[in-house]
Amino acid sequence: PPVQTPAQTQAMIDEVLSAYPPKVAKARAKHIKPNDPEGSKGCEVKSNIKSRPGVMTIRGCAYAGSKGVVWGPIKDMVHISHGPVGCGQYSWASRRNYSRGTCGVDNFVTFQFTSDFQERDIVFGGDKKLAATCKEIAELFPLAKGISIQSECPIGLIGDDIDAVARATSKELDMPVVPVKCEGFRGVSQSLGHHVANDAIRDIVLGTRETTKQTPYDVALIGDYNIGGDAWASRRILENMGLRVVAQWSGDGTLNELCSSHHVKLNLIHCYRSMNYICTTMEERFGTPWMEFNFFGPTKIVESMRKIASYFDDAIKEKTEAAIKSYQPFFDQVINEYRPRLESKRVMLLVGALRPRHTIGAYEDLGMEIIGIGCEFAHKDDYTRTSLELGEGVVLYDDPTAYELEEFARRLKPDLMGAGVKEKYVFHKMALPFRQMHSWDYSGPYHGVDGFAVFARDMDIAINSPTWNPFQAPWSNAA
Ligand code: ICE
Repeated sequence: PPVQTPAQTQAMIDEVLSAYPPKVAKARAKHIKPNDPEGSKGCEVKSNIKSRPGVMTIRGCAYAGSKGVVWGPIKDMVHISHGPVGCGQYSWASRRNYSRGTCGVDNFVTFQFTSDFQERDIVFGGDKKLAATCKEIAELFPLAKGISIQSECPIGLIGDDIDAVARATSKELDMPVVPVKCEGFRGVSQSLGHHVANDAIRDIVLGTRETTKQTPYDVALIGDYNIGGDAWASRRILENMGLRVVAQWSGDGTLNELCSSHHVKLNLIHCYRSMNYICTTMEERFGTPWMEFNFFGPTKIVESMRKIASYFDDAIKEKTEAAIKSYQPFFDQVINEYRPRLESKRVMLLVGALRPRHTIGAYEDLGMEIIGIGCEFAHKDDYTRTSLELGEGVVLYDDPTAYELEEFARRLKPDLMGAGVKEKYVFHKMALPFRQMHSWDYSGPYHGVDGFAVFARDMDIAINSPTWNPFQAPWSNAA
């Protein structure tokens, strides 16, 4: 069946929200709209405000956005989860930032470092403990290039002066020690943590190192965290185009890359949400141009490659066309194999902010259709971009509650749900194929040429798995 008309979608939204007390329904209604790509006021979905107490949200916190997302993947630094042990421990290794190197020698991504606050640290302050922790790290891991201090909630609450500790320790240890005030209570989601993390890079790291060699083809790959090897897949394309990728922000990235990135000719940003801040900073401070691109699925890959090449000379443009030509048989092969199995399958998504929008094209390349889309913590600029990628009437839900997502799924009957681990088993119990679109369900990469084949295979094994044959979705025997 065709996607619902805007009126049908609005009726569905009203029906689902009618279960709430009127005040809640009114507040939530602002976050859920039928898509109107040609709307005169832009996308009207309200976003980036506090989740309602009492209804379940799947958002993370500022600490998650800084430590988990932006800083954590920088591999040759030690990132201290500063505060009580739980934040670091329970988020340990939950984001799949692949990285090369030797664990504990020049790569610390897989570790959990914590200052392990006790009651006495809360009462008397933990600055001394933090300084001691930094010194211990320098002794135990002499090849660590720097330290970041990722503040958990209590640090801001008790008013510890981590700036002073960082300054003194940095001098004493002769390496960057970066204080990041990403206490979880700040802001309304992990999104503020991205911003705080970018600001810390801006203030302490950016532009602090010069490079000896520069070429007209130097670019930085920004906002790719190498989930399941994504950044490597993206880098291969850029190198095939003749570009020199001098920095990966921050998947499989190093401190030196961040320090010396200001020399690049162009910043290429994949995750706009989490790193647009550093791009605008570099533009203001160093005049570095930046552009958004999308390496999910052939259509967007080819479009993005040409857009990137347009910033460079004919040599790059020719190499780009040659690369596109060389990818085409592979794209065709993947599409020929999987499209017949996935054609007209309908998908609902709920991911952080960027991926719902960036994966639309990849699904469409496989003949699939997005019938509902939502973000946990996107801002208005994300929704405006997302809206343009979708047809009229597709339901858009911002920071939805578990109830809302389930009820929309019951009514829209998608063939596939793509969201996070907290949602996964709910939909499995509804006999709905599911893919975890944060961790790629421990698969990947999904970016780039290689990634498209993995993406297509994974959607196929989710939807067409014989596992589902013995199940009946609750609505199919509603009678
Ligand atoms: Fe960007 Mo999960 Fe990455 Fe995006 Fe961001 Fe998060 Fe990852 Fe998700 C992320 S950086 S951790 S692409 S915070 S999958 S916005 S929610 S959609």
